[in-house]
Amino acid sequence: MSPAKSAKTTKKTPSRVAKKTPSRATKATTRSAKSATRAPARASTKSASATKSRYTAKDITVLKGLEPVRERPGMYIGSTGPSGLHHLVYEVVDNSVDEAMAGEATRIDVTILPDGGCRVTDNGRGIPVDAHPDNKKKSAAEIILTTLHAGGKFGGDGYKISGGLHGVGVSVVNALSSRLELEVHREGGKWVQSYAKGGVPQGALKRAGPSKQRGTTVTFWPDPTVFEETDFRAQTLLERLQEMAFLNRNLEIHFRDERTSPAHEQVFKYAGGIVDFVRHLNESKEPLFRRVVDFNEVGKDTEVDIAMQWNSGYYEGIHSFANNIATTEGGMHEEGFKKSLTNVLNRYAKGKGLIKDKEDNLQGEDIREGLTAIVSVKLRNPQFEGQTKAKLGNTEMRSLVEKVTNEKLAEWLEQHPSEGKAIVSKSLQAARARVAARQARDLTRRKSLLESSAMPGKLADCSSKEPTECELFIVEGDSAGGSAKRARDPRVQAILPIRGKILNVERARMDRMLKNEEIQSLIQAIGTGIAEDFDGSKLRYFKIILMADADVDGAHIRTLLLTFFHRQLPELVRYGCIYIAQPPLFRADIGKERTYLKDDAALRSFEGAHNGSKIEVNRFKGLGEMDWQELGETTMNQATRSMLRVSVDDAAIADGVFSRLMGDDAEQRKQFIQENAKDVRFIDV
Ligand code: 0RA
Repeated sequence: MSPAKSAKTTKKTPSRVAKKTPSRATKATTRSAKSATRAPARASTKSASATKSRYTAKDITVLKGLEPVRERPGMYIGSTGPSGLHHLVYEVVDNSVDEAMAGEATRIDVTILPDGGCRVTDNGRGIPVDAHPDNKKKSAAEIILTTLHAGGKFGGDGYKISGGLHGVGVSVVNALSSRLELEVHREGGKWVQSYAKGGVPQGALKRAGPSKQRGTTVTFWPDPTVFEETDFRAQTLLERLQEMAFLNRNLEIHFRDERTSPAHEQVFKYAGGIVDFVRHLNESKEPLFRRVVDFNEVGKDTEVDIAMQWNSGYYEGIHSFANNIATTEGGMHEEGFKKSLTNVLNRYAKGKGLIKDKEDNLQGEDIREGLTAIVSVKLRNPQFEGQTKAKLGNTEMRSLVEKVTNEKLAEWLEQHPSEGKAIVSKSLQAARARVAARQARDLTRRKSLLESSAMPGKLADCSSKEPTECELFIVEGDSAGGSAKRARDPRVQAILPIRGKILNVERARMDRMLKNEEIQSLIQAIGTGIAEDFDGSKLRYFKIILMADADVDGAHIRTLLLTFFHRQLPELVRYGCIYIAQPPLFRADIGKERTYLKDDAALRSFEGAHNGSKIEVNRFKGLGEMDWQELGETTMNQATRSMLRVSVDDAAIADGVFSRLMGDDAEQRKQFIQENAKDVRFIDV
């Protein structure tokens, strides 16, 4: 398997909104383009929806047809790259999860068909099949599938129709498919309807016989004229489905990939819900104590669920969700949680004499070091704000989560004194390390002040000072660095050679990491500073391009660098500034004609296409084996190269993967790297 299809990024500089900050528009995440207020999702765990309502077709309001979706797919699903493609599946699954949250469905099946279609089945109530009162000729189901933002009245006797928690609804999937088949089992019958390209109904919804079951099946084939590629990646889907299963305790999600023989099958069902999620995230870490702290509170229209466990590592992994949507920018629920966590633990530590009265309080970051936590809330009218609409804005959730954590965590600590003591002593250690790290940072800062704006000696900088057009190539090894320096466009391309394997930042503590020379040059060259010093307006290059060999060692170095960016400069990943160069693996010569090929698959298809010709194949073992002209032409020249842009949609998924990649378990790490040497999980173009 080759990395996600590499699309040319020729001349696409990251778009910019303001001069000073790199634009987030460089990566339109799914949510970025949506209205700030998502369709009101029900906070309907069983308790929250005690009053079950009977849906009536008049509750559906009709807004508009599907053309806008075909015109601007990016507005609805973020992109037409792999990320947008996979969001089609999530959108349909979200509708089914919605049924599960309403207490009406217990199982969801997701199947990738041999021909590339995707089928999602649930055992919920089934999409309503009766005629819509405003439009007697059409069934409610057809309206739901062909109308954008068809919304049911909320509360009272209505039902949220707009579906998917992602808020755009299954009609968007229909609009972006070349074909879609609907099958509903409801009211003793089986009902079917087909849609052609763009969501055009092929006849009305028809009863196709009796049925004793209930539920909905949506099968769709993504439109290849809309998407850059239409191959679903099983791993990407599996991770999201697993997360859904964690967040919805006891929901059974079956995945089946029929493109391989035998089919690949996997079932997710977690009786422990987010407690199991925390254990999963800490899987390769060493927990401070076995127990996972967990508490929840279910109100009339709200639910708060929190699970957490400390590990012996140094990173803070708080992952928050609102109505099953990852709130990667945090928000009110996360604020309330953090505030309470700090207060409760300080009060506890002082109350038990673990810190003296006149000693400084622990800071939040000390307490959160090595903490893995899931904060999941459900509410009626989530307001999603922030640059990527991934920040929960409802202020009432801050006080609610704070109140719940105040009460329940204090109680938990009283009941678990030895665990309480362990948390406080780890926090005290973190506080001491914080002071040491600050000293180290001050030293670096003073040093860079003294040397004014001195750049690392190894950096071959570009002459342009306009960050939007500048590129920084991080090149493994001095010899490849030499070729890169000759091949570059010195006006806009800078080269930073780094030697060998940079320090594994996941395992090293901040203070040690900051002393590492390679890391220091990297930070200096990039210009933004890190952690609380981060200042996006100081970014010196809008493109930071990792260039490593196309072999396993290269993959390892790339992973280390990606870990560094993920942990220390996540903003740059979010802005879409990090790229991976795509040096070719082969050169195939037919007579004097040279062709560069990126991987085995490309070579095979080239050989197939030139069957009969005499092909001389050269394999590049590393960047160093290419001459500088070759390196320039294939990998660096803006007009001819291709690159991958790195993106992370879901920090919790990335966190799990990075922790496995970089965690304490060396054997597991080795195996994982070998299996995933060409991993493309975080890569989207
Ligand atoms: C509108 C009303 C009702 C259910 C649904 C939509 C529904 C949609 C999807 C999409 C996938 N699976 C689904 N399951 C249900 C409920 C109407 C009622 O019976 O009260």
